[in-house]
Amino acid sequence: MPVDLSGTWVLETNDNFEEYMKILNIDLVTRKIAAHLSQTKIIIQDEDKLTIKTLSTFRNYEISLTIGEEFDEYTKGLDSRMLKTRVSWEGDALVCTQKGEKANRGWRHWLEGDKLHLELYCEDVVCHQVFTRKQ
Ligand code: ECB
Repeated sequence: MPVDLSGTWVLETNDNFEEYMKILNIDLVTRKIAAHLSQTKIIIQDEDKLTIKTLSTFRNYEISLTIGEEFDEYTKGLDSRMLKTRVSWEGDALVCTQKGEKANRGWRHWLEGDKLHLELYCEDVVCHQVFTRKQ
């Protein structure tokens, strides 16, 4: 376990989220609602087990996984696709690949000072989110 990302994190900046939703074919009305949501990320890291909850007033999303093991991810309430997903450590970055209909899809979490960073990527689009610890 290179670093411990555990905690409750609140979204502070959300660059290019609109383009990320578009590349996932999210409809206009849903994008308009989702764009301005406050998102809270709850990460529970226990050795090689990980639970990540993304909470908002509109929808919630949760995954539980074992580091290094591929699993079936259904992005329920997001773009509702089936993915073959694997999450691994690359140094101190937590890196996810999501194999499915869309090319070059995945995400990456890392810490910088007291901030949690997340890049969500799909095809040639990158959304960069920064979270701060909930007080
Ligand atoms: C769950 C809060 C956001 C709800 C947005 C609702 C509709 C938009 C539909 C699709 C947009 C795609 C993703 C939404 C952005 C964040 C949700 C979780 C992204 C993610 O994959 O987080 C990973 C890494 O922290 C863990 O699942």
